[in-house]
Amino acid sequence: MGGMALAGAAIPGDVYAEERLLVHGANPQNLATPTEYFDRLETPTSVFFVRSHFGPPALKRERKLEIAGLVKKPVVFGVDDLSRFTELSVTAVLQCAGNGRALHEPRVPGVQWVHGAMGQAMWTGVRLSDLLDAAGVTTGAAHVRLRAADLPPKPAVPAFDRSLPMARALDPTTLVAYRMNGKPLSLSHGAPLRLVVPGWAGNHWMKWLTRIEPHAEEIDGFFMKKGYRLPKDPVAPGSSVPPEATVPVTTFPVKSVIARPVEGGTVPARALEIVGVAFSGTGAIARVEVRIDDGPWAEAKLEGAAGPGRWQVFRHRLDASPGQRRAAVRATETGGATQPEKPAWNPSGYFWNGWHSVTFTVAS
Ligand SMILES: Nc1nc2c(c(=O)[nH]1)N[C@H]1C(S)=C(S)[C@@H](COP(=O)(O)O)O[C@H]1N2
Ligand SMILES: [Mo]
Repeated sequence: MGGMALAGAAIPGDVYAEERLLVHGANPQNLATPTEYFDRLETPTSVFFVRSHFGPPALKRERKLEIAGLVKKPVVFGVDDLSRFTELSVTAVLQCAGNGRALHEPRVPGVQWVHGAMGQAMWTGVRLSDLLDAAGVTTGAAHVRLRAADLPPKPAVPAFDRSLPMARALDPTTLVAYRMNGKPLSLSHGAPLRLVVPGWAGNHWMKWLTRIEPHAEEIDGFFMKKGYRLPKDPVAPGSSVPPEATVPVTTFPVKSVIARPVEGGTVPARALEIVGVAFSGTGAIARVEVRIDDGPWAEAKLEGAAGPGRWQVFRHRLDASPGQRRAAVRATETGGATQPEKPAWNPSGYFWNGWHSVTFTVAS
């Protein structure tokens, strides 16, 4: 990634003191997880990527969430008020739609994420559907409009207003979460309350929630009508696509990333093991295959529970002769979709899911 300056940084005042994220932007925070952490089922919160458009609002644990709009009775909840609902924990991948953007050719504008805008965590909270039930959604509501406490730097910049189709809002895995990996949400990750939408790209996972409003229509505004959309049909690389020829991004496609060997690393011949993660927003992982150079594909062992929207660790030990080698991976989901060697280009560079490869040296 020629010319891209990625520096390790310790972020003062948050939980990052010991650990290192890759800084794509400090203000607002756009911090990527180093690829070598993708060797485990749970990404530590301290190295979990951070993406925000405007930076976080003030930390206010007492901030309230209001459910209003097309409801019988508007309700207001603080975090503590949620204890009357059933608590549940869901392990799910959070991945930015722009993860892998830097790998699209020709280059597209936006944060130049390589692989680090993803992570898997255990999210704990209550079902959004339970909160909507408490307010009593009235007929005609087809979307929920979502608002948050972070504000654009100046009034001319559109706010991060989003909406979620009602069917997805009512899905039993859609949570209003207050814990991540067993600890209260940190400010960077949306404290006190954020949305968790397993299988769907990160832009749906609204942080710093303040208001949820059932409504007949999708919300207006840049981040719904212009941003986070994909061409309906494949387009020629480099072309521009009018919004009316696009659809919103929802589920992320099947993907896998190698954590080890690391790019440019050296591995003793007897300890060669290819390790990484594989996942899909639409199905469970059926199979992960790895290969060295142009050798045959070999099926890797999978660890962890299988399911849509959650990742499994893959692992494969093999022998390779000394010298410079390239390892590649591709995953297949149940239902049959396999990662393409090179994914389709799109104007915002979303959902890059090509075969990941790393070049490394096998020591003699
Ligand atoms: N309020 C608010 N929520 C937000 C965002 C934002 O800018 N503001 N960014 C979204 C995007 S694009 C992503 S990828 C995820 C990132 O979540 P994380 O920072 O916890 O990793 O948050 C989403 N929720
Ligand atoms: Mo994102």
